[in-house]
Amino acid sequence: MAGEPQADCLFCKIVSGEVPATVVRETDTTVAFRDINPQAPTHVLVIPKAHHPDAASLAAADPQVTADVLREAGAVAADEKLDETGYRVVFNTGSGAGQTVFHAHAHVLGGRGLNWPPG
Ligand code: DGP
Repeated sequence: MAGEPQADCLFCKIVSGEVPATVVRETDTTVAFRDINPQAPTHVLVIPKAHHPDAASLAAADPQVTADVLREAGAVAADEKLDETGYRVVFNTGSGAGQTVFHAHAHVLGGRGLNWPPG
C-alpha cells in the first residue's frame, strides 16, 4: 500500500533507525540526514517518513508531506547558512537521471559554486 514501509528499502531503514545516519533535522513526517557520498560541502537528503518511490508519486499521494519536504529543504539551507549564497534542491527521478534509491528524497546541495546545466 502507498506510504507503507518497504522491507527492502534503505531509506525506510534509516527512518526506522535500523540503518544509522547523521540526522540533522526531523519532523513528524520527514527526516533530513547527511548524504554518505557528499557532492558538495553541504549535501543533505530530505525524505518523507512514508515510503513513496519518487517525488512525483509522493506529490500525487500526499501534497501536504511534499510541502513538508520542501519546507524542510529550506530549513536545512537556513541551518547551514546557504540561503544567502544559494543552494540547489534536486529530485533525481528514474535511473536514467541518476536515481539509485527508490524512496523519494530531495538533495540539498550548497557551499560551493554550482554549475548550470547540471551534468
Ligand atoms: P539518488 O542517486 O538521487 O537516488 O540519491 C541517493 C543518495 O543516497 C546518494 O547521493 C547516496 C545516498 N546514500 C546511499 N546510501 C546511503 C546510506 O546508507 N546512508 C546515507 N546517509 N546516504 C546514502
